[in-house]
Amino acid sequence: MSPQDSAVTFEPVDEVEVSREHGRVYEHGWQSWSPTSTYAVSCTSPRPEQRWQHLMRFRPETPAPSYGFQAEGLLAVDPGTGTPTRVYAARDARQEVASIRAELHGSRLVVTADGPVTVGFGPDGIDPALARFGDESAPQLGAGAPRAAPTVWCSWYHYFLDVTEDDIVDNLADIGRYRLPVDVVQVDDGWQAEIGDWLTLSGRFSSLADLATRIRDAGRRAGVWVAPFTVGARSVLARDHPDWLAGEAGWNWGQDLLGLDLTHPGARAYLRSVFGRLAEVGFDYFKLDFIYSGALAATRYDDRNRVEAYRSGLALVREAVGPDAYLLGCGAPILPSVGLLDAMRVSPDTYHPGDTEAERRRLRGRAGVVARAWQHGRYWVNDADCLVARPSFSARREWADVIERYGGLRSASDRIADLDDWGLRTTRRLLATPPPPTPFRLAG
Ligand code: 9PG
Repeated sequence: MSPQDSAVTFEPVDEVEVSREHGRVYEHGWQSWSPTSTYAVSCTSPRPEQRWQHLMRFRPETPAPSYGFQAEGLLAVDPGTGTPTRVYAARDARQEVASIRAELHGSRLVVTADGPVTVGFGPDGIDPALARFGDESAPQLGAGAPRAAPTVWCSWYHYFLDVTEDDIVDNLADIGRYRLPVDVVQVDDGWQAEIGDWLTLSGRFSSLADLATRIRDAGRRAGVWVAPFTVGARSVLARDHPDWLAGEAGWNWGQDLLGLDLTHPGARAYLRSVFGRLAEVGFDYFKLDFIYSGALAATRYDDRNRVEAYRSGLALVREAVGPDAYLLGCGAPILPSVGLLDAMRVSPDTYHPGDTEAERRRLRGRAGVVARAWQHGRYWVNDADCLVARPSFSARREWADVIERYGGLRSASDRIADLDDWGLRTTRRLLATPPPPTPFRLAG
């Protein structure tokens, strides 16, 4: 662990007189899937119950205290007393992202941080203050004008890990048959042999090059899911190159996950060849998933800290795929990614395959989509995650409403043949009307 990464001393930043009744705290989570919301000042924000959840849904290596709030790089306070909203933010998220805590003592909210932060005042209310913060921080963090996102069909929320090459081809045909306005046909998780072994196919695919060609011959762009900074313990990569690994990244796919050391020349050369190959066979849309694993606090080959290492990995991917390819981040540290991605998942998944009916109805994605709406059109295009519009998804109407209002990147993820009239109509309408890559007007 480098010295920067092990800093765990929280220094005083501010003390704010708040109304215990009306005061509000906005806590920004680390990565796409991290809880992000505005809470009453007397609350305690959500905490992980298990270690893997801490690693995969919060910020690894930064346990929060049992009471109050811990934001990663951005916290805002509306005191509820008529005094201006205050925004505390990492001074330069390209270098270091401080954890920022807030704890209520009587009617004083005590704000502390473990790294450099700036404090901004007003305008009144959390949303206007975040919009202004977005306007100011976007150029400072190197965000260019966001590029409009293509519309996407994605295999995940119907086929999950069992997707086959034939499934993609069938849906490609149905997208054509129904003249759906889909720009990109994106193969999600399931095409690769193992997490980390991106140059070998799973048994359900025979040729990515042929598949990309078919997609392109049908007049669409070819997209692909990769978790380039995450390595499964079962992979050939983990077995052959233990020296390329850096840190524990959680548990999924029935195995332990590890981070890739993005400063290691061997790992870098490997990533270059993976993305070079995918681009060469015709993919130009990449869903870069589970990329929090590139920013773990760990000992690395060289002394770049975790944020610098992460950013160098994203820059490498961009170099390998070229300037025209569209890059969507997912499971991605939010603030450290500004300027390096075209679109960003700002929320957890529409649903997980194991979710109960009640969990599906709760719409796990909604809170983050709303709380990060200010990032759209400033940092990138916000991805609220895929529309699922088939009749068997009971929350489909509510979810479509969320996407219609907050979804910047418009993607759909049903087996097209499963759609009823409402599903087809809604899919067509949402794909035909993506908002411009400029900030949402969210009044009201
Ligand atoms: C593919 C999926 C889809 C999906 C992504 C991501 O915490 N978790 O265990 C966890 C597992 C999967 C997951 C998110 C979190 O989903 O968001 O759209 O691409 O990977 O595996």
